[in-house]
Amino acid sequence: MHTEDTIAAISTPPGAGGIGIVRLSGSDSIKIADRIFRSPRKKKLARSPSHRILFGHIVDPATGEILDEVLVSVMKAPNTYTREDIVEINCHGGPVPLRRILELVLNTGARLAEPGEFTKRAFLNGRIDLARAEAVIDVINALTEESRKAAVRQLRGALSEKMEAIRQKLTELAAFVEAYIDFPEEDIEPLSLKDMQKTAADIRKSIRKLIDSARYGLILREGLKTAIVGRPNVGKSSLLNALLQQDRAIVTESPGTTRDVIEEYLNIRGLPVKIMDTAGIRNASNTAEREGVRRSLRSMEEADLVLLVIDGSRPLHRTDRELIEKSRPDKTILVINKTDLPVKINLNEPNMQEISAINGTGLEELKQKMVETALGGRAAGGADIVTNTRHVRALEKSLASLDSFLSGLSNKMPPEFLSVELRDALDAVGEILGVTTPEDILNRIFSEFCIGK
Ligand SMILES: Nc1nc2c(ncn2[C@@H]2O[C@H](COP(=O)(O)OP(=O)(O)OP(=O)(O)O)[C@@H](O)[C@H]2O)c(=O)[nH]1
Ligand SMILES: [Mg+2]
Repeated sequence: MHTEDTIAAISTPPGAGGIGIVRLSGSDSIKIADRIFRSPRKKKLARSPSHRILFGHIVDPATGEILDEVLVSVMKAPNTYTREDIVEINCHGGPVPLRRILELVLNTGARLAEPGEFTKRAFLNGRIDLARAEAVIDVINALTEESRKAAVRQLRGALSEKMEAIRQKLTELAAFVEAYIDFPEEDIEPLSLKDMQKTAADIRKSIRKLIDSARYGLILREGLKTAIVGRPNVGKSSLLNALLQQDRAIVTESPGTTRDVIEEYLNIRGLPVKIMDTAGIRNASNTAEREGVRRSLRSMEEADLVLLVIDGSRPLHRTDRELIEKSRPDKTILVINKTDLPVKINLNEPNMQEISAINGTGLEELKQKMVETALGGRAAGGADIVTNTRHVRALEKSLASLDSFLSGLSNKMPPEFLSVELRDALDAVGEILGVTTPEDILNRIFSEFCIGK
């Protein structure tokens, strides 16, 4: 086993709940729990069969005080989450009993777990690879049903299998190339050269496909950051409320109503959307409003998708035109609002949608355009989806090395050079699985987990 000490943490979220769980993992976890657990029939956890639940009390051995009535599960290594002995104390889910029991466990020989340390042990002890470990937190943080599905597929090893297959092919290719380094006098037969090119091109294609899936995948995991921007009074807050189907933001007939950025979550055809309503953009005289405008412009820059709202019932204003010029066409939808009134503008921009936030027309079409613009023509769904920036970077690195290999091959570069490129491609794929991942990156990944997972 990789680690020696026994760790403990509260695994349930803070606050009051029906049940709270203090979890222990490590070789002393059963011994520690036995010191503070009393069953009515004097049963010992150490003598209990694995994967059983026992009823009893947690008692402070120093004072004999009963801290809570509990159910304790005993799971003995190796068939556990961490592959170590695990004990889970199910007590009443209040912060006070949970903290008391945790303190007692810590005073009895356990150490407080770091964020994600249970999952890190599952990885270090070889139960799951890094991509699967990362999927654990993705399941917990899933924003929509589609996000959850992708995370569970990754947790069950879909991405890992793909990576293993690519590694396998790269390894074979590398072995082949290295054979020529060892036996340089034997010429590469033309057929073998073709074979190598074909194998490399096949690998390239599957990596490319995975990278392409990330446009959708990253949105599934992180949510699509969408900013509603435009001049004051064009109906931005009305649009937010219409999309949310609730009276979330204040709407008034006077311009300059919204000051702070208002953030909400929406589910559009399975895509998690983080939508931001912003202050109307104009030359504001008031300090608070000026700050609001500054934030609107920043949201517009940082957003993945911008809904630039224009009041269609009034002639186009200079600021409208400036905002259109400022916007990036690949991530902007021009939303012409108030089309329930006589339309006074005539624009011809590529990505436009007429709506009426007040009576709801055009909203379904707008949602459709939001999905299409966000995906930039790439497909939604599919079996193998990359949802994590770290994975995309590693795949891009692998692809670059593979490209170098391919051009080296056609330029008759020496096999030593070709072999290095293949090793680099292999290492990059290995980073996804955690085979070749540097320690600091591992630490960063697990530090993003919650405590107790
Ligand atoms: N006729 C019509 N009026 C609308 C529509 N959408 C919004 N309005 C009206 O326009 C006014 C301004 O709406 P808001 O949603 O507050 O506009 P805003 O862009 O958020 O304004 P600021 O927060 O001041 O920047 C209100 O009186 C709304 O009732 C629409 O589709 N049709
Ligand atoms: Mg507003």
